[in-house]
Amino acid sequence: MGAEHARLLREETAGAHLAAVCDADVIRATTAAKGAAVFTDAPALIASDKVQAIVIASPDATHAGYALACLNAGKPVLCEKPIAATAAEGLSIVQAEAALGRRLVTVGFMRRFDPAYVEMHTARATGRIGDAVLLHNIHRNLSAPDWFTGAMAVTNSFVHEIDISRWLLGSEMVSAQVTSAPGGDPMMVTMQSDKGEIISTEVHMNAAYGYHVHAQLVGRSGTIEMAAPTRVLTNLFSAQSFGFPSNWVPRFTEAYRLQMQAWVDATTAGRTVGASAWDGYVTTSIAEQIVDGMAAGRRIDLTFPLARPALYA
Ligand code: ISE
Repeated sequence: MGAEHARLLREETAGAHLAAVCDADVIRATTAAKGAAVFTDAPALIASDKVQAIVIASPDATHAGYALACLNAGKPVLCEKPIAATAAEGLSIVQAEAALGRRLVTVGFMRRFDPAYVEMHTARATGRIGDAVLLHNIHRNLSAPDWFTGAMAVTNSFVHEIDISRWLLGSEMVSAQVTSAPGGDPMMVTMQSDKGEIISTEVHMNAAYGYHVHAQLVGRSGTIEMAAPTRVLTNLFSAQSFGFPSNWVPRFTEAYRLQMQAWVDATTAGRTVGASAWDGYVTTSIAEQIVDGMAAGRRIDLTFPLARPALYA
C-alpha cells in the first residue's frame, strides 16, 4: 500500500513532491523512493525538515504511534486505516489533536472518494430515494493472508463498512450483532443506527473468486446500488463476462487517486478533508467493542466514553 501511495504522490498528484520514503527494509524503501530520500527509521523521517506532510502505510499496530509523532511535529498526516490498534490509542490521538486546537490528521478511508459511493451518498443526502431504511454491504476478499487473525476481519476489513455506513447514512451506530459461519468465515454483522437504519454486512475473507465490494442503499421510495465493478463486458464462448480483481488496489484505484489529490489540495490550503481522527477513533472503538462481544453472539450496545469534541463539529 505504501508503494502505491508513493507512486500516486510521484506520478498522479498535482502540487505534491515525494520527498522521502521509509521502510525497515532499505531495498524496498529505495525501490519505492525512485530517487527520493530513504529512511529506515520512521521517527527520523517524520522529524526531517525535508518533509512537510506524511502518509502512514505501515502495519496497523504502528499507526497510532506514528500519527502522534506527526502531531508532535505539527505536520499534516494521511494515516491508513485503522487509525489505531485500540480505542484507547485512538482516543489519545483525538485528545492530542484537540489540545493542539487544529486538525492535522486524515484517516485513509478511501471509499469516501470512490465515485460509486459518492453517488450513493448524494442520492441519500438529497432525498432522491426517500429516507434511508437499510444498507446492505458485501465485503469479500479473495483469501486472507496467513497472518490475518479472526479479529482482523473486523479491525482491518469491516472497519471500512463501519466508516462508510456512518458516512453514507450520516448516522451513528448504536448496536451490533455478529453471526459467524463455522470456522468464523464468513460472518454477518448487523448494526443499527441512531435513526433506526439497519446495516447488514457480509465480511468474507476467503471468498475464493476475487475481491468484491458491493453496497445497496434502500430508501423509502427507491434503492441505489453499485453496478458490477467493471468498465467492459466480454462476449466469448457463448457467455458474457467481466473479471474481478484479486485485491482492493485495482478496485479502488480511482478512490485512492482522488483521496491523495484532495488531501494534498486541502493540506496546501490549510484545510482538512476526508475522515477525521474522531472518525478514526469511533470506527476503531466500534470494531473493538464488536470483537470483545463477538463470542457471546448477543446484541452489543455500542458506547463511547467521550462526546464529540468541538474541533470535530
Ligand atoms: C485491507 O487492509 C483493506 O484496507 C482493503 O480495502 C479491505 O477490503 C481488506 O479487507 C483489508 O484487509
